[in-house]
Amino acid sequence: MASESEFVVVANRLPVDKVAGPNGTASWRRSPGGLVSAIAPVMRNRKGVWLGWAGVTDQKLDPFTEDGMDLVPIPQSANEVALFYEGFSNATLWPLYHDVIAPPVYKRTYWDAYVRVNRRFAEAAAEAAAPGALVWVQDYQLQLVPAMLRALRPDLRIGFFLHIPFPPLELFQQLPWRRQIIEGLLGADLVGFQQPGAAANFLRLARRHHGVRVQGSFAEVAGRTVRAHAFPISVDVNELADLVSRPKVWRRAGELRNDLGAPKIMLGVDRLDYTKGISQRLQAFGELLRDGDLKPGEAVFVQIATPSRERVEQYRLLRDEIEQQVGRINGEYASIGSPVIHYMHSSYDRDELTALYLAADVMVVTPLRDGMNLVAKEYVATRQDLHGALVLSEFAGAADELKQAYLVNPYDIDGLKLALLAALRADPAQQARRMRAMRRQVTTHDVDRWALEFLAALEE
Ligand code: GDG
Repeated sequence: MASESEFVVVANRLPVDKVAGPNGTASWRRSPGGLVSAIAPVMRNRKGVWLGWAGVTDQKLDPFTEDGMDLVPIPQSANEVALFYEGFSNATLWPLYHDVIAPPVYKRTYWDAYVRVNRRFAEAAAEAAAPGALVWVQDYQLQLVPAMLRALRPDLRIGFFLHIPFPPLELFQQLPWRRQIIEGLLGADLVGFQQPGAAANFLRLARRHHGVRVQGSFAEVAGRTVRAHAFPISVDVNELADLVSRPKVWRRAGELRNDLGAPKIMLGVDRLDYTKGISQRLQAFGELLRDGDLKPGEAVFVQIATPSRERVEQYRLLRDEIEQQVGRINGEYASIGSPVIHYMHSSYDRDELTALYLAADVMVVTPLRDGMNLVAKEYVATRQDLHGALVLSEFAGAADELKQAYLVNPYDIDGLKLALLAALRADPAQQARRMRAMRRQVTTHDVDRWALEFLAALEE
């Protein structure tokens, strides 16, 4: 199987998670998310194979087929997870690429592990790809793979897509290994970004530091042409429509409204990450209560904070900070049995998440920086009823497309307070107008279209 695929996806994680059964048995569960649903059909049509880590350390697993997809597990040791994944990927690149909201950690041991693991992925891809195959490498954990793979297999068409922002030159220059990263990406034929500005940042760096000739969105590298272009990712609109069509989901939304007991519900859904601006939105909400613009009981805030990267120091600190803030605001304004903020540090299934979207009057998405933000698009995709308002940060990629949202600068707490109030108090006709316009954008630009446009550009 592994030597003849016409289409190879390379991502840090496989699209399935290994789940342990009661008596030592193991099974695979498809991981949720638009990326898997977008790529799965393409994989089936093109005899595809997916290379990625299976989420278990120090185990060499054989290739297997699951849900019609051929999967090749790439092993990682516990030490590599600590240095490559938690280290270089999430303590160095993640903060650097998100406006240095947290200080990036530059450690040579992290870098060495990043090179080692990227090489392992590149070698596995070189082995799995048929002559002239299409290889699609995903995200910031694997930026060296394109060049490493090209050196091994110059016959391949190599695409790369970055799911997170790409920083301006002034920040990127901090990185001690900046040259290697740019060279790694320039190994691709097509480098995809969420926003045009990110593609421009990348081309500017390539020109400045690598003497590469750039014309429009094309860079000339050693007789080859590399294209850098924006392909804004989206959500699986059909899957969400199916969830919304289930009476059970609407029943649950009604129950949630009932249990929460307030006339208005505000909702945040995020991985617990310092890029998401959770603290800013809670501060704004708390100040509205303090100022008397909102009365306790008039509106509740539901914040789902999905556990994330819990072994990285910054994430542990963030959790403490948010939980203290929730405690302070509830301590001040809640009454017995009626908290003003419902904070949940856990993850939910798609049904429950959809019910929450349907129950929410105001969806609050306030990242300080975000490649796209699928939660904002999911909310819009589920609101077929044209109810609800979206408060959205200007610094999320999604703001390029969702212009009828209540757009905010999340650093501007006063502006955020005004936007929350405006969204809460908007009349239904105005809300419907905004929602209809946003729905037109999301339903015509779903994740299938994203995948097809990227692959068409790669094949050009
Ligand atoms: C990165 C980029 C870019 C959340 N909680 C639960 C749950 N989720 C789902 C959401 C959504 C996804 O996770 C989160 O996607 P986002 O786009 O909001 O954010 P990141 O995880 O940071 O994603 C981002 C994205 O990649 C794609 O390119 O948009 O900018 O940072 O789908 O619904 N899903 C379930 N339970 C939960 O509790 N099932």
